[in-house]
Formats: sequence, structure tokens, C-alpha cells
Amino acid sequence: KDKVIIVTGASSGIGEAAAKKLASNGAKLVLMARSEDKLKDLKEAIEKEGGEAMVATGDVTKSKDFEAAVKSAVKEYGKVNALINNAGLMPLSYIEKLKTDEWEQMVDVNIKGVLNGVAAVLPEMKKEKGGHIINISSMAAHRYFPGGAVYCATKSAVKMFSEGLRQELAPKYGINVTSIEPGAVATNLTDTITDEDIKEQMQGMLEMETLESDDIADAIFYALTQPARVNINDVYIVPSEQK
Ligand code: NJP
Repeated sequence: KDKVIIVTGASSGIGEAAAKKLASNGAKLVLMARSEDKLKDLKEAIEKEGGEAMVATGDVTKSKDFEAAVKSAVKEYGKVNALINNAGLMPLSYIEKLKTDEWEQMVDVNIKGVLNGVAAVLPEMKKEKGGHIINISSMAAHRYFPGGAVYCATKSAVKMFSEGLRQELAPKYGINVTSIEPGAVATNLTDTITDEDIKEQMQGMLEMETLESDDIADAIFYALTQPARVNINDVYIVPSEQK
């Protein structure tokens, strides 16, 4: 209750579901993504339900955008208690196709975006003498799947970075850190795939019953609502039907 929480990638999928869930439980939400119109609609939807939210349009790959989001959060709500580093991209392809621009995008958003977020919120969390950072990693941190070499590498980086972050920040500053590793969730994530073969394979995979964004929002809520002494390190969630 009354926690100020920044959610990146709040304009769709898991981020949107998490923002709604947290707002309906009394948190003040700072909604970050590039699609301003979608964020405005979400803010309106949250307020209609009696919740509080503000829009902080920005690109997580730009440290200045993140700093601006934190600054406006502090101006509006006075503090930052939690950051959900959720923004991510998954343009899968086989390495031999050398889609190097897409590799770079994934490294920038999935890894650098997380680092920018941590750098932007850390001073505020230190002031608050505590906080919580949740990084959305993936099942891809546990195993390779076709066309996923770079994506899996970025998500492994996020998982390992989360553990280092926890060991450095939790004992010293009371900042807990959680890595959430979902299997297939029904969202727009596959829209960024430009490789037609991979797209077809993914469609086949998604014929199984996938997780809903709300399932991941529930896991985020669970991790955030533990007593300060409890750090939920990893949450690995897959659809029951996923092999
Ligand atoms: O995907 P989607 P998800 N700066 O496409 C934002 C991970 N995950 O909810 O900027 C700021 O609906 C984009 O917003 P916009 C996955 O890797 C998923 O599934 O307006 N924001 C949108 O809100 C990712 O880390 C599955 O275009 C940027 C959001 O990211 C997280 O879950 C499985 C941005 C993407 O929403 C959420 O993805 C898994 C930027 N530069 C892990 N670039 C799954 N769905 O199956 C993108 O293991 N965004």
C-alpha cells in the first residue's frame, strides 16, 4: 500500500497486467514505455478503478529517459519503492542469418535497459533505506530454443545480474531483488520476430495453453508483498502443457 512502483514496458502484456494488479492493491504506479497513447489509456483505466498512476513516456535504452522518469516520480509521489524492469524484445532468428541490428536491439533493451533502470533508481532507494527491484528474465535463461541464442543470452545475463545485485544490495541497503523467469505467456512479444520460419514455428508452439499476463502479475505481487526479511530470488513459471 502507498508504495511507488515504476513498471517498464507498461504499455502491453505483462507490464500492463502488473501495473493494474499493483494499482488495484493501493500502489502508485509510474508507467514507462515508448507508446504514450497506450500509457495514457492505462492510466485512465487504473484511475477509473480508483487507483493512482502517472505516465512517464520513455525508452529504457536511454539513461536520460530513465532518469527523467525517476525525477518525475519523486516530484509527483515523493519517493520510489520498487522498479519492475519488464520491457523486453524477442526478435528470434538463427545466428547464421546475421540479423546483427536485432541482436543489438535485444542487448540494448533486454540488458542495458535493466542496467539503466538500476542506475536511475538506486540513489532514491538508498534514501528510502530499502526497496525492491524485479527483473523479468525468462525460461530462456534456463534453456535454448530455436533461433533464441541471443535472446537466451540476454535473459541469462538478466538472471545472473539479478543474483549479483541481490548479494550487493540486499544485505547492505535492504533492497531486495527478484528474477522472474516465465515460459510462454500470451502477449505481443512474438510481433517483433521478422524471421518467417521462426514465426511459423512459434505459432505451432503457441497452440498449447499458454500462461496469461495476469499469472506473471500475480508472481510479481507475491514477491513484492513478502516481509523485508524474505527475498524471493527466482520465480520460474511455465505453462503446465509446456515441455
Ligand atoms: O511482451 P509485449 P511481454 N523502451 O511485447 C516495451 C518477458 N517474457 O509482455 O515501448 C521502453 O506485450 C513495449 O512498449 P513500447 C519479455 O522478454 C515474456 O511478453 O510502447 N519500453 C511493451 O510495453 C519481456 O522482458 C514471455 O513498445 C520498451 C513491452 O516492452 C517481458 O516479459 C516469456 C522498449 C513488451 O510487451 C514483457 O514482455 C518470457 C524500449 N526500448 C519472458 N522496447 C512471453 N510473453 O512468452 C520494448 O520468458 N518496450
